[in-house]
Amino acid sequence: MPTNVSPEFDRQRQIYEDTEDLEQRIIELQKLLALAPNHKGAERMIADYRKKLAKLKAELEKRREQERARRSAAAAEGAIRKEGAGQVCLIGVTNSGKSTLINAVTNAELEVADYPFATSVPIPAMMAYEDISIQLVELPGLFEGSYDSSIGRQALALARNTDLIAIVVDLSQDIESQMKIILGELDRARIRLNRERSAVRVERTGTGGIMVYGVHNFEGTREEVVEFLKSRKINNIIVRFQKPATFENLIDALDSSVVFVRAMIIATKGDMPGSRERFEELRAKYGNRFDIVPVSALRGENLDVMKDALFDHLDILRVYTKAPGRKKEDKPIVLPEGSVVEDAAAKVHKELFVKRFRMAILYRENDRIKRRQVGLSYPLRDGDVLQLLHR
Ligand SMILES: Nc1nc2c(ncn2[C@@H]2O[C@H](COP(=O)(O)OP(=O)(O)OP(=O)(O)O)[C@@H](O)[C@H]2O)c(=O)[nH]1
Ligand SMILES: [Mg+2]
Repeated sequence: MPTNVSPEFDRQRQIYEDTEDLEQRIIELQKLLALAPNHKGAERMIADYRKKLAKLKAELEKRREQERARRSAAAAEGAIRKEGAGQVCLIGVTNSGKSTLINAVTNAELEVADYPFATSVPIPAMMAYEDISIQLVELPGLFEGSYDSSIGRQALALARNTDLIAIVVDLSQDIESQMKIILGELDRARIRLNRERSAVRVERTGTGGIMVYGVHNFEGTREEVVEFLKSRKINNIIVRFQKPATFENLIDALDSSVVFVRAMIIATKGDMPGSRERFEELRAKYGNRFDIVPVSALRGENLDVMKDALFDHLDILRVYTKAPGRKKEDKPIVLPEGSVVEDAAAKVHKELFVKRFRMAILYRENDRIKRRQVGLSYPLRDGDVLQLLHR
């Protein structure tokens, strides 16, 4: 190269050319460009190095993109796509009879074994329930310290996002040690069961200081709330105590990593010796926090009651649409409990039945009024038949 360059530049050029690692190569090339001579004869050379730099950067970006894609694919492997009207995760210690139970109420053929951890990855199966289907997911057995293992973490991540947690307790084994493990690991994963977040509502604001409403619902005083928030460096916030609330409720409400999931208990192996006594113990200790259904998958006992309980705890309702002069549709629209006509209309066709809504006719069997005209804000019940009319 005919260009006059400094010895530093020459040295740096050597370093750059000897560097193989892509990221480091970019750094060395940037250093080289900083040392480049500033005269007309060097322009061409500098332009070439600049082009080279752009190319290296593009290559690095592409590699990072591929790495990101690989990572999200790996994460997705552990994820299970929700299907059906709702998802239930079965959580229990190993050998508690989760696979046997799922096999008894679905067409799945999960491995059943008397050795531990026969199910080592989350497995989904579909359970038919009347005219809908509910997805059951067996999670690998929990143990003390699950949360610190990758398999346990994956299981608990699924439990965070599920619609219902079914805690599976083996009635042929000690109750307390099973519950301690299950509740302990769920707690560490910051999953709260059967507790309503709405006892305390918080809204972070940019200005306005600390506002506290409904403090009569709180176990402490307004001053204590303010002091506590300030100690956490929270200076602008609206706190509403909507129901009787404890300090713990307040802490949870401030913590966005905490999730609230519905839960119930399924007590398995009801055919085993001692199961009756253990069931009574379970009911005495946990009956106020959870609904408990005892079953024996082996004898097929109480499985229908369990199915009903799972459906009830999903808090969903089914609505059947009906075109004028026709029979109602066989397949329902599934909505969360508390939904109104507008929610159903939006699921059918938002443009037509919400934006151009004229009226709806609601048919409700087992009701004093079997047919009524309703508006968009009318609350729905499970089993309602709805005829939507648009302008
Ligand atoms: N007596 C009796 N035994 C049962 C019942 N359900 C399951 N078992 C037995 O309990 C053992 C474990 O059953 P699984 O269904 O594999 O339990 P799991 O919870 O899926 O276990 P892992 O996936 O290995 O954690 C097997 O030997 C089953 O035959 C039941 O209702 N009654
Ligand atoms: Mg299993």
